[in-house]
Amino acid sequence: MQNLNISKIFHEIAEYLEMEEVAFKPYAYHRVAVALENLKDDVGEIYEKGGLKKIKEIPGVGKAIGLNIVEYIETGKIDYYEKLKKKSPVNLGELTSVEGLGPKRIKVLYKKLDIKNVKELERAVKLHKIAPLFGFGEKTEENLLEAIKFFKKAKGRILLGEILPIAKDFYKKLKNFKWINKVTIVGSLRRKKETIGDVDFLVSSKYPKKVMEFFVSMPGIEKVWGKGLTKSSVRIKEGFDIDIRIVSQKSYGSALQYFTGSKTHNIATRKIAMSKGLKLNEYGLFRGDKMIAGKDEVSLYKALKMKWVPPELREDQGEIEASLKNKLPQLIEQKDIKGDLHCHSEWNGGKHSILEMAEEAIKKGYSYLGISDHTKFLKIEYGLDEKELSLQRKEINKLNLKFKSKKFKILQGAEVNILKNGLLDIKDIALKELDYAIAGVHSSLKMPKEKMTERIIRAMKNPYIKIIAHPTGRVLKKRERYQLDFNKILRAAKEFKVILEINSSPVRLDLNDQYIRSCKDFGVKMVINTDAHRKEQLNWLEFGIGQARRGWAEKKDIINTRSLLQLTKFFK
Ligand code: DGT
Ligand code: CA
Ligand code: CA
Repeated sequence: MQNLNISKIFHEIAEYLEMEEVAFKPYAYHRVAVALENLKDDVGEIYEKGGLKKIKEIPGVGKAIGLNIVEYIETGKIDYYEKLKKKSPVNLGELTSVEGLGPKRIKVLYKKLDIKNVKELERAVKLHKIAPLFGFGEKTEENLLEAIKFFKKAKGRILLGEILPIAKDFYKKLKNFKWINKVTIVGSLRRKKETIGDVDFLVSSKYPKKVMEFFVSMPGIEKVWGKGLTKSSVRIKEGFDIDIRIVSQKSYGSALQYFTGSKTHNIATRKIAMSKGLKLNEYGLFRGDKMIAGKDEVSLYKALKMKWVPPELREDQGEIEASLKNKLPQLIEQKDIKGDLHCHSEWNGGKHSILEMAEEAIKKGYSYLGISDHTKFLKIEYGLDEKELSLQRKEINKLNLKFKSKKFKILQGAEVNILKNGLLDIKDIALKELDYAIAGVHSSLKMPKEKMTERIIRAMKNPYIKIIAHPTGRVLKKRERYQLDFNKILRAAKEFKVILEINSSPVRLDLNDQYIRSCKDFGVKMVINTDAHRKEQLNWLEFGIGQARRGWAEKKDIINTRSLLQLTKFFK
C-alpha cells in the first residue's frame, strides 16, 4: 500500500504551506491526505486500472494533486515536496516530531527567535526564551524541555512496524537473487526490538562481487556509504540504513549468532566459550586453531552446552542461565492466537464494517473477534453511547446467526474511557449487556503517580471491566508512559481478575517487555490485541507477538489463546 506514504508526504506539504501562510492549499493537501488514509484500495492499483481519471475520483483530488500522486506511483518521489523541503529554512520534519509542536507554533518560533531545528529549540528553551512568547507560557516551555529529551533519545531509531515491511521486501528480492545461497534478517530486527537503529542482512554466497553489485543498485537505495566484498552499507529513500554482510557457508551459524546480537548477549556467550577454553567469534567456535562448531546456530549453542536461545530473548536478561539449565520458556507463537479482542469498526469511525472485520478474522482462522469501539467521552473517535451500543449489539447478534456454521463468533466489547476520577463514561447497566468491557485512559495523562494508579485501579474494580487497554499509555518516539505504580496495578489485576493488554499497535507496544515479564512472574494474565481500526491492521498481531516473546510470555499467560468456550466462561 502506497496510500500511507503519500498521505504522510501530503500532510508534510500542507505543513510547509501552512508555514508559508499560503491560503487554502494546505487544507486541500490535508484533506486528500486523510482521504488516502481512509481509502480501501491501493492507489497504485487504481492508477493501473483507470489512470489519472480514476485517481481524480478520490475525494478532494484535483489535477495538481492527482499529478503528484501519479508522480509518486511512477517514480517514488514528489518533486514539489522535495523542492518545498529544500527551500524551507526550517527543518519541519524534525521539529514536528517534538510532541506539542505543529506548523503554527514552529512558524512563530522561527519568526520571533530564528529557531530552525531541535538543537536551536533546546537552546532557546534552556534560556527561557519561549515562555514569554504569546501563546506559549511557562508550562509549555517545561513540556517542551521534556519532549526534547524524549526526541533525542528516540532520534535515529525507527519503529519496528514501519521498518519490517520494507525490510521484508528487500529480503524477498535478495532471496530470489540467483547468486545468493542463504539470507537472513539479523540484528535488532531479528530480535523484534520495538525500535530499530538499522537493518542488518546476513548472506552466504560464493559470488560476493555479484551480490554486492546487485545490492547497492537495488531500487529504493539513495546513497551508498560503503561497498566492499564482505560488507556494504546503504541509506534507503525512507531515510534509514541497511548493512549487509557476506560470510562463507561454513561460518553461517556463528555469523548468525554474532550479528543477531545483542552485544551483551554476545559478550556473555563469549565468556562461556572462554570458560571452556574455547574461542567464539563470527567465524566460528574454536579449540586452538580447530573449528569445532559454527555451521548453524543450534549446534553452536550445543557445543557450549546450551539450548538454542530464541532471538527475542537475547538481551542478557537471564536467558543465558536459563539456557544452560534447560529452563528456557516455551514462548508464545502466532499460531496459538485464537482471536483478537480489541478492534474497531465503522461504528466509531473505523474504516471497515463489523462484517468486513469479521470476514478478515475468519480468513486468519480465528474463532472469535471482539469489536470494542470507543465510547462517548471520546468525541473525536465518534464514541458510542449506551443507546448506540445496544443498537450495535443487535447488528452483532444478527451477523452471528450467519456464522453459526463457521464456528466463529463476534463478541461485543467496548473500549470504555476511564475518566479523571476513575469512573467510567458508560453506565453499568449498559456494560452488563456486553460480552466484556475494556477500560483505557485517553485523557488527563499527566496526573501524579498516586492519583493515576488509584484512577486505574478504581476502574479495575468495576465487575464488567475485564481488560485494561494499553496499560501504561506510552507512545513510542512521542510520549513517555504516564506515572504509574505498576506493582499496585499488578496486585489489583490479580485480585480483581483483570487482564492487562499487550497492545500490538506499532506506536504503542504497551505493555513493554519488562512489564510483560512482571505480569508473567506475578501470575497476571495478558491478552495480545491489535487495536485495529481497519482490517489490514489485524496483521499488527505480529508485533505484539514479538513483544510478548521479548517479555518471556508463554501460551498459558495469554488469554486469547483460549477457545471461545473457555474465554466466555472466563468472562462470566
Ligand atoms: P540497532 O541497529 O541499534 O537497533 O541494534 P543492533 O543490535 O542491530 O546493532 P547493530 O546494527 O549495531 O549490530 C548488529 C549486531 O552485530 C549486534 O546486535 C551485535 C553485533 N555487533 C556489532 N558490533 C559489535 C561489537 O562491537 N561487539 C559485539 N560483541 N557484537 C557486535
Ligand atoms: Ca541493526
Ligand atoms: Ca548495523
